[in-house]
Amino acid sequence: MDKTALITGITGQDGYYLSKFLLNKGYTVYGMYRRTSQDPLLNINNFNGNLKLTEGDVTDMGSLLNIIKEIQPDEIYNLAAQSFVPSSWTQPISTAKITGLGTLNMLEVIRHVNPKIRFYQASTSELYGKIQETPQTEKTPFYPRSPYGVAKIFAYWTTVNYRESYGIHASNGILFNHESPKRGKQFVTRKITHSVAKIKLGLQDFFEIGNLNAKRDWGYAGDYVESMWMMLQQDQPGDYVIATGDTHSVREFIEESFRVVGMDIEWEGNGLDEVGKVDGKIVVKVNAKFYRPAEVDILIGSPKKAIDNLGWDPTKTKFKELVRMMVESDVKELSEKGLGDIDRGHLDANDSDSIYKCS
Ligand code: F7E
Repeated sequence: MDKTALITGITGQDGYYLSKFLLNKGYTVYGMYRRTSQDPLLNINNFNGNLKLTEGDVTDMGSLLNIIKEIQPDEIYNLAAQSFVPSSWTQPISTAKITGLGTLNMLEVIRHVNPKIRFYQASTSELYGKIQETPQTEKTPFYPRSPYGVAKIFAYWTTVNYRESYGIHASNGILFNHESPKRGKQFVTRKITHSVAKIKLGLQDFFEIGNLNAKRDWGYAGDYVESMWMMLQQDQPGDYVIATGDTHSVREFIEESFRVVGMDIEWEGNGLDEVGKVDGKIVVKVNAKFYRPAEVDILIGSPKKAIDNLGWDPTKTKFKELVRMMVESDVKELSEKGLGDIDRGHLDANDSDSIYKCS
């Protein structure tokens, strides 16, 4: 039987990779996007025509009702969220509505329209926040550290509750940080790789960063979306940690990125005065505006259950390979764009991060 899937949050990184993956499997895929004044579909012009786009909003239950009644999906992947952690301090209520209540809206519609629809919820390692044990597993207690994490906890437990209350095949993928050349430029990995590429090409002198010592378990988004599909193919729904089991600091990510372009970075100074230099020239500065009111210091997940039950492979793309892929993609993209398209005046200012300020 040919299957139909609905993906919310189609314009994000994971929407891109998951839709490609499902289209390759022969699915009919509907991608839901929210109307904005700018073209929200700019990022998804690479598809082969089999992806159907539909306008809707997880905070508007009426729109979900119309879409789900009409397309009758077999599977729903709920990737829609306000997913940038710093913005959850400046917009806590809209984060709660989109990231938390949006999930409840979706499950309510599934319950009323067709409880046989299988549901994937994009849960997150941000649930662990101030970690209670290492490595983090499906049994580790949660302790979120941001309004984003708190909203995702609501969504997590709502998913569990609808599974237990109504027998819906609903699963949580507790995905640790996953990155790619499609990652938004305000997230730390892409911010670094894009800045390093600009420095290498002589388009920028330095970039500014926050907490160099935060550690994350970073994997490749292209590998992680496969686990989402695998969860929905199981006879029984469940909750799964998706991680590599390896952790690296922001500092290491920067060092590895410069290594890819043949530059060796050395660190000098401490705390807010710390700088990174290449051949005596400053290329990285620490700026307090990129610190968070409450930090998640270190994350490292155990993907054992996903390996054992789903057959998911966490070893496909290793840390160094991921960094290389992202840096090389940014160098290529910027080289192809050419200097003519780039406004030099904005290049030194980390413009995409100016919204980052939390006061
Ligand atoms: O920060 C530190 C920052 O913004 C990673 C989202 O997809 O993954 C993501 O959340 C770390 C933090 O991702 C800068 O303080 C230092 O410790 O790339 P990020 P995130 O907050 O971990 C989880 C799994 C999600 O669910 C989220 O939706 O890097 N850091 N300096 C910085 N972070 C940023 N963004 N910018 C800096 O300049």
